[in-house]
Amino acid sequence: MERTDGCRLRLAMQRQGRLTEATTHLLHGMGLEFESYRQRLLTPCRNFPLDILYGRDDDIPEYVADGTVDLGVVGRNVIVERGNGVEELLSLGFGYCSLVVAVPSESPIQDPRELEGHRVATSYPRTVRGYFEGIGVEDVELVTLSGSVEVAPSLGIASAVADLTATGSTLVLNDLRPIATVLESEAVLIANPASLRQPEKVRNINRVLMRINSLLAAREYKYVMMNAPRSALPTIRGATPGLKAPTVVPLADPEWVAIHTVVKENEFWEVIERLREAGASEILVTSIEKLLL
Ligand code: PRT
Ligand code: ZN
Repeated sequence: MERTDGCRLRLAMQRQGRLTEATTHLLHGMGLEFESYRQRLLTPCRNFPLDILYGRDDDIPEYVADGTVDLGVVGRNVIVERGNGVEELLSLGFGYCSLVVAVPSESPIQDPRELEGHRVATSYPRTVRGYFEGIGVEDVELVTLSGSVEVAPSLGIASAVADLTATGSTLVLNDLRPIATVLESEAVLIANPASLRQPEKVRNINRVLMRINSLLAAREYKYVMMNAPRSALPTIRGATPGLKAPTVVPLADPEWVAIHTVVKENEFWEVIERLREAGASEILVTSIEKLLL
């Protein structure tokens, strides 16, 4: 594909699959306006120097590595399997799954080292080979299947599988029991290393990163508003190690103040309990759409 505009970016995303909806949502959250009908190979953003290329997820690392596109959104599992020559920039917080080794429920095998001399079916031969070598198992025969890996043991093709799982229900449905985790995965943003050396591209890549980071940061925090007796302020300041000092607004009653602050999602309930103990009331909590730090 010919590149005409030097600083316009190209980003590859999955055309149709598990990552498509969340990736589209992310791009829209970044304020990008584009047609998401995916009829065309390359869709331009109307309000940002970026074109979106829709492809098979397995092809995305190659598009990024050879410079067909500058950026890509794809599962880390795909990068680990075939992602030479790309740079991982950010974890995106969706598309979570694990690559696990699983055996039939009734199998006596409890530990992946017991698979020495056995056949293991997988769609991720490079990753799984590396894993077994890492735990000192050299003699495992990998059967590479491109789909329906989970049925391999019941067909007698293999003693075990190494397959992706999210909820685990496919494993249960196929009477398989996980015995080890090879890889934890989520969607990641990857870049072509040469694009990261071109200043005019880097400027726009940094704009993309800033927008994604503000969305990811917003998800980590809640915005909290409350009323509290002025005397409780020092305790409340101590209980809300938010971003900076909270905003304190005087109320009609001079003994009382309104306080606005942000609280980390993972400390949320603990902080709320301490605020109530300190005398805060009418605590109102909202999510944050974007947060620029
Ligand atoms: O057509 P294309 O090649 O683009 O898509 P694909 O069919 O190869 O990929 P797709 O859309 O299935 O997955 C894209 C990416 O989503 C994967 O590379 C992972 O990074 C991520 N992902 C997240 C998953 C899952 N969750 C997942 N559950 N990929 C696959 N699965 C499979 C799993 O193997 C099982 O067979 O979904 C099935 C259901 O899983 P359970 O555990 O929820 O039952
Ligand atoms: Zn695929």
